[in-house]
Amino acid sequence: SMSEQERAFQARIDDGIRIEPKDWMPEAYRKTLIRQISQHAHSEIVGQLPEGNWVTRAPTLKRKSILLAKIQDEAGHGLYLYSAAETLGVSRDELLQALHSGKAKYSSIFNYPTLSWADMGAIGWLVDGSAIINQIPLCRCSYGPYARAMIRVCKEESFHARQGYDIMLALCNGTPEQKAMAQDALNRWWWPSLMMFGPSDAHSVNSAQSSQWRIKLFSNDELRQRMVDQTVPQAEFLGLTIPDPDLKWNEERGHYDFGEIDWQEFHDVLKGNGPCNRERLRTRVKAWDDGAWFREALVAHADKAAAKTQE
Ligand code: FAQ
Repeated sequence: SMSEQERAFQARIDDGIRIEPKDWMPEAYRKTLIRQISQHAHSEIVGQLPEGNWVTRAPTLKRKSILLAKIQDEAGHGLYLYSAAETLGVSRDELLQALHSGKAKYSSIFNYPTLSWADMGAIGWLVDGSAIINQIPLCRCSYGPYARAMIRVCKEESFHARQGYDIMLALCNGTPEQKAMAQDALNRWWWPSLMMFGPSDAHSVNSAQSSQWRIKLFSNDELRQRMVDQTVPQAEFLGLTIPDPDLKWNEERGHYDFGEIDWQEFHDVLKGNGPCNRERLRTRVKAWDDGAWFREALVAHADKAAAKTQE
């Protein structure tokens, strides 16, 4: 049963009042937010790696500048999100330690390889497209710093999605080989993109509590359905085929029906056994280790400056 304090907290949430860092909050609310926001931050940071693979091989100077800008945006998103998590009383070092030791989760989607340039199109179109669908509601979530961070993040994600669709459009209007490359990228990224929304509602252990706290405004399956409904006409416009024989408009529901997700694959990726999990983690740990000299120099410089002001 709820304490008086918890009841008052829930009443504020039900009234749509934002919770701010210095407000009282149940420990479980704090923990849930630290979990979700840090996973989200790690996803942005690890999410730079699949695209980083193509920076040196972008087909034109213009495409390269756009891709670089997108990847830099992702670094920025990671930093806002770590800052939002820090308002809950956890340190960035602790969060990074959890990522580097393999304890913390990040989005399953970033454990897949980027095999061709068309993957840059498919990631922008499908992965950033899914990220927007998930994050627009988060702009209205109950925790102030997280909700506010999402506003700018969503604006940047819509640029990312647009640049991805533009790559797909160029390939689909190109040679038969280019169009085949776009189709191959769609075939490989479609199902992993649907997995981004998390387990089905029946298996989503955190949903009930997160909905009550207005951290989640829509369920995993509702957002997944929204992604399918939005993306099918876009694929039709490109002249591409979604790799799902069960995909079919359902007049009665007013939505597309679609096939069963391979949940075994999803769980394998979450357990660390996706195609690129080990490589992604190794790359992040190496980047952290390679930066040790710079962090030490910053501390030494700060110590010297502090000593000087004491003289
Ligand atoms: N991957 O009970 P639920 C981006 C875990 S977008 C890995 O349903 P919840 C932009 C879940 O954590 C991607 N793990 O959990 C970009 C939980 O485990 P836990 C990041 C997943 O939290 C684009 C367990 O399964 N976006 O980075 C996944 O209520 C392009 C049970 O699940 C966000 O993080 C998954 N796909 O709902 C960057 C958005 N799905 O923690 C670069 C914020 C579920 O209990 C390039 N997050 N799990 O051990 C959320 O909205 C939620 O956390 C969900 C999961 C919807 C992801």
